[in-house]
Amino acid sequence: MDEDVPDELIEEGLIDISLELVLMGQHHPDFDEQVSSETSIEVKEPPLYKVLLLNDDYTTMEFVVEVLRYVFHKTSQEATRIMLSVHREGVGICGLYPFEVAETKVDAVEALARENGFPLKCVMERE
Ligand code: TYC
Repeated sequence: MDEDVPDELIEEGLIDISLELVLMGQHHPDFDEQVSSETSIEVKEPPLYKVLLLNDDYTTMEFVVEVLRYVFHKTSQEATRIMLSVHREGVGICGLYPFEVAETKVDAVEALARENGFPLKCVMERE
């Protein structure tokens, strides 16, 4: 029920403005501003970031699977699937997160890789 209430009905007194308000969902331009500003505040959500793993020739498959399990909470099966997809395609998505969560995961992957002597790279990209 979101059709416009025709102006003629209001001007000719065939429909009363208060009755128009009672007919929820119906629209009149005089009330546009009030309605739209309330809606835009409530529905705004934070942007999400893709965390991507990049392939290289030196990091072991086993290490990548462990990283996916530990940092991204993947099951062994899902971690293996993502690792093989990165190995074959060059890049793969580990997950979608708000900015600070994505940043923490990228830092965790690179710290673990460095500590273990692997060149594994992980980057984030805005959705
Ligand atoms: N290509 C690596 C190998 O053959 C495995 C690998 C997979 C490395 C995914 C990085 O993000 C990566 N040992």
